[in-house]
Amino acid sequence: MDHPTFPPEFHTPGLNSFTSPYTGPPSGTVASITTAPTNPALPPLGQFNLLPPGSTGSHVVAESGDVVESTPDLELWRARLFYLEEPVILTPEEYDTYFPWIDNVYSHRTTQTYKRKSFRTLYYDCRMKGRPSGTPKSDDPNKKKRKRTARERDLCGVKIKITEYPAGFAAELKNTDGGISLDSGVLEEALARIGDGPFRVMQRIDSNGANGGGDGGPATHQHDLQTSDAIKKSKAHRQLAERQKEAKRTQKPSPWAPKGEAAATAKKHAKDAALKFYSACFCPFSQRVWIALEAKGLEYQYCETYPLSKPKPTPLLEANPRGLVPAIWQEGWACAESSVILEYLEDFNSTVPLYPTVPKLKANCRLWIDFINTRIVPSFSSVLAATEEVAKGRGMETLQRQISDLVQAADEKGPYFLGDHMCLVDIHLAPFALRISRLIPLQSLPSPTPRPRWRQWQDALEQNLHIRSTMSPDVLYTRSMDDLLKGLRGMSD
Ligand SMILES: N[C@@H](CCC(=O)N[C@@H](CS)C(=O)NCC(=O)O)C(=O)O
Repeated sequence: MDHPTFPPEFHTPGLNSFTSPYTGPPSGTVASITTAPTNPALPPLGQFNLLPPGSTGSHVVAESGDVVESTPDLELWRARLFYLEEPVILTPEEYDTYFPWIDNVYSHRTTQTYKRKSFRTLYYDCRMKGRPSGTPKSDDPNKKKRKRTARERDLCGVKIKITEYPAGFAAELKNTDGGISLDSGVLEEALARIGDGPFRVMQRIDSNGANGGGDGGPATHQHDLQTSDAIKKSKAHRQLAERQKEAKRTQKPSPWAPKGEAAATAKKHAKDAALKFYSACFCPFSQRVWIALEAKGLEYQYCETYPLSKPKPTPLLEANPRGLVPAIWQEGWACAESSVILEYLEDFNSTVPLYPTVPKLKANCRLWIDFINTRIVPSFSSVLAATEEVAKGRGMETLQRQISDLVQAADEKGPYFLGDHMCLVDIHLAPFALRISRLIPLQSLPSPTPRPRWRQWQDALEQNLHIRSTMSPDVLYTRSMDDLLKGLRGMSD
């Protein structure tokens, strides 16, 4: 895909830099964003989000035995338990939370119990090692026969052991003869977490089962985590997929489906992808995110979701406990609120920038985005909701004045806010600008000043390929207006 690169003037302060929509100091800031890197460079343990004591780590806790979703720092933990650069000490809650997301990497081989010790050790090989030939086939008639294709063997030599200690064994960690060699800071931190309770130690071992130090020490993986995932999905990923399938079966379908160009785009992105985008085709906030995903050429799965269904769709609630679209879900991490998601996408993928790089210019964009969110969107909603002519008229006047302010802050030549290229200000505005011309009767359409510049801006938005690829025919927006009004009302709940 051909992506525009911003011309130099886009990166320089100048136009738009110091115009403010407010007479007083600006109000409202973009909410802070927590990120879970997808390509983790492992920070020290202290920088991980550890589960608070007694917590199972999530706002979505499944029935006992089920996986825990929305786990903090899931990708970092998966990487940590995959590489096992150093022994990892886990409380039972941490083990139950994180191990099911990584169990696909390892195959259990043996369990060692000790006559005079009350702990036990489980030994695992990396699944890429393959089973030794001659492993007897199960004769259990109830066991499902699976079609298997033989995998090449011995592709990875990693071995690990997990030692399960009952309560009262914390002192064992200090016993260096036990072979758990840990940096004193890490050890102190682990002792503070496990207290006197039970715990597990997960560590890589060499081919003789020793903790290292022998010839060459423990092997390291000959492949990445994605390769393990491609061979077998973890228990947690399998359960999650099952639950999402079940939710799809039981949930009433949305009364709305993208049509026209939007339908073609949704179809292109129907396949399972790591980044799931929960969207409603009638929703202007969803459309903002959709435009950015398209403009950035990202891989994503479009999930048409009806946020007004009762009960609300489970996957949506998992991604956004408030049950509003848009929301995104990315490998155990979720995010909601269109403006926050757009900021995240901007940080996540900078190859197609939608913000200028100059800090003042960028802050200025944020100020006008805040203006759109706190002034234009509420005015648009009240015009749509007004049933009396007088209230509608007053709302129109306000909306018109606000759009005029925005137009006057925009680049003079246009066609977009910053000139030649669409930026996040345009993306925040576009779904509303397009709905203004579709949902507000012709005779009362706002005609902000300077009028030609507003017309030019609207035309540019209408013609923009990425915006068009998210648009359904006009009739969808007029027919779904009641739902849009209900949705907009839900915003303030
Ligand atoms: N401030 C939110 C607004 C999202 C919103 O209001 N979405 C509506 C659909 S347009 C919704 O999901 N409503 C569901 C409800 O009200 O229960 C954002 O920017 O993402």
